[in-house]
Amino acid sequence: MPGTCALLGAPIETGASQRGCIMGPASLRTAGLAEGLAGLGWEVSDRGDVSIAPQASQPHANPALHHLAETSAWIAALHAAAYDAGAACDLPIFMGGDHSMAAGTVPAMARRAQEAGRPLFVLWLDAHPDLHTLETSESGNLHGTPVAYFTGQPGCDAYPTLPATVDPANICMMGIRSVDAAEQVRIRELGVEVHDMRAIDETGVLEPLRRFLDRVREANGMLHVSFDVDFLDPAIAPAVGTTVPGGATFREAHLIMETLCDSELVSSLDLVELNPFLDERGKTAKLMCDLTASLFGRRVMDRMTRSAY
Ligand code: HAR
Ligand code: MN
Ligand code: MN
Ligand code: MN
Repeated sequence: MPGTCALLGAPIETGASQRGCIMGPASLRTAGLAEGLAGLGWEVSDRGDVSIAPQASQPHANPALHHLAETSAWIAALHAAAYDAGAACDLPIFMGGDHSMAAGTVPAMARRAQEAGRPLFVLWLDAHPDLHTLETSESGNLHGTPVAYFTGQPGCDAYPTLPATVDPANICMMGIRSVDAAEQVRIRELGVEVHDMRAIDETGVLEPLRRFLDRVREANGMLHVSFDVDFLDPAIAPAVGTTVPGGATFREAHLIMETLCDSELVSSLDLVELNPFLDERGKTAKLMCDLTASLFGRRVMDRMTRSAY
């Protein structure tokens, strides 16, 4: 299983309501992300951080929007850098940065999949569906918009033109527990598979995850995992600006990562919304590194055989 992994930093915070995510990549590095993966046999390279030039402000019909010009510039810069990182290794990790960065990374992976003649699937681990268009966002915080953008919804035209979109039928969301009215309507219209926290209480994480992974495998798909810190319960992961009570437990999260590892289907990963300014002695950063290690092969106990995931 070990192969090559590239780290790419996306220190973007203008999509979030609070500042601090700019320090996310540095915190993940400090917590030992690269060293942990190298210890599992992976060949890890750090491609450094993406940056953008200062932007003039860009007006929009929705006056609530914050930092539209910067976000568009980040999307373009991250798309290019993520595309290159994907070409350079087996499994790139995009270190955020707020979740607006997925508007760059996911389309880049969709373009790579398209060129390989394969569909891209997305596992979205988050308290939020991030399905606002630029027209429906009421908070104006653009980290609430990447899924609407990369599925090609109208109302995102102020963002860069998309070379490839993700089919909403290929998205699986888990952990959802904060949904705005416009997002609720869009989830139904698009038929996005959503396992909210109530569903996870009822079924556990394994059953819906296995069904989704079966679909990815049958379609010979590539699989991008977008992991928002607020997927986790705030008691174990306080370093996020948008905490929502009732999130995934330590073991639910590790079981997802271990199962993803066994599937050998994951082709790229976002670690997003880590706000080190809100962390407690690095606890959330360390947890995100440990969860990533589970995805990259770490086991508490050696197993004679791989689970049938
Ligand atoms: N839906 C809310 C809004 O648009 C909250 C979005 C928060 N998003 C994140 N990423 N923290 O998932 O303002
Ligand atoms: Mn602002
Ligand atoms: Mn999110
Ligand atoms: Mn979220």
